Amino acid sequence: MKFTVHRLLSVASNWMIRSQAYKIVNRCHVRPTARCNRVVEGKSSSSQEEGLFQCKAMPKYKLIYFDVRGRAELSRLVFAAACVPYEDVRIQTNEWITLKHTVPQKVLPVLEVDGVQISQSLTIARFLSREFGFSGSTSLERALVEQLVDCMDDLRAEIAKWIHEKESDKKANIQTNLYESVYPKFIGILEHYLSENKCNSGYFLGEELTLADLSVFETWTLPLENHPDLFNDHPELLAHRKRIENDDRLSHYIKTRPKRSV
Ligand SMILES: N[C@@H](CCC(=O)N[C@@H](CS)C(=O)NCC(=O)O)C(=O)O
Repeated sequence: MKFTVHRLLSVASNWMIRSQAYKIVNRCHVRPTARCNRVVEGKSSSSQEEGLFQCKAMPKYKLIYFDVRGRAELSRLVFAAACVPYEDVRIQTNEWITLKHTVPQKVLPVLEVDGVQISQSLTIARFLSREFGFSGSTSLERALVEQLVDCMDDLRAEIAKWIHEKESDKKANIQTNLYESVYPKFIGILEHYLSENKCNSGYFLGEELTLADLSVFETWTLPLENHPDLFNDHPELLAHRKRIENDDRLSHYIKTRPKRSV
């Protein structure tokens, strides 16, 4: 009897997990993204939904980082996609010596939300993507989005070896390895996910832009600058990149952001 009840419970929970996954893969259940027109100056979209008598001011956001794309650019792209204003503080190297002692983990980026400081670039990007609707609406959807963000972080770690290497011979070897082995591996992974998206939306998950799309876009910026031919035989990835570049919410930011090598 105990066994039967256990079996029934296990079948029921497997069914629930499968049906949830089915919703994402086949019915594109990723929550609609934040649109520019949902944001009214001084009010968050959620406060508008709460009604007239509960107007909460939109938090004041300040993103502090160095004057490069680096580990802050994904969050900057989330702000741009959400059309949410923030203070983009770009500090100079000589200012860092003083500032370092004032930030909790002694590294940047730091996001301040109404004065509360948050460290760790991916924590910040995930937080913002949840706030503005780019993260999926269930735990499972969030996991599907985040697995790609973490996958791009693995790629970023490989690229960082090239960025930080000072010796020219070693740098050249790393670059060859990236081009011949690392990039093809990650291109294969990304093509797999794009082709798995039953919505055929051109985004990585569901029908709408998510943090995963922004992360892929940002992480490949440097590799494509070094090797403009990288996606030549990968039309879906090329189309994905164009989709992000031409997105109404993002195109102005991408065209006008400070040009930096990293
Ligand atoms: N895991 C952290 C790493 C942060 C990190 O290493 N930041 C570097 C810049 S990319 C930094 O602040 N370096 C200056 C220092 O360590 O003094 C994150 O993702 O935010």
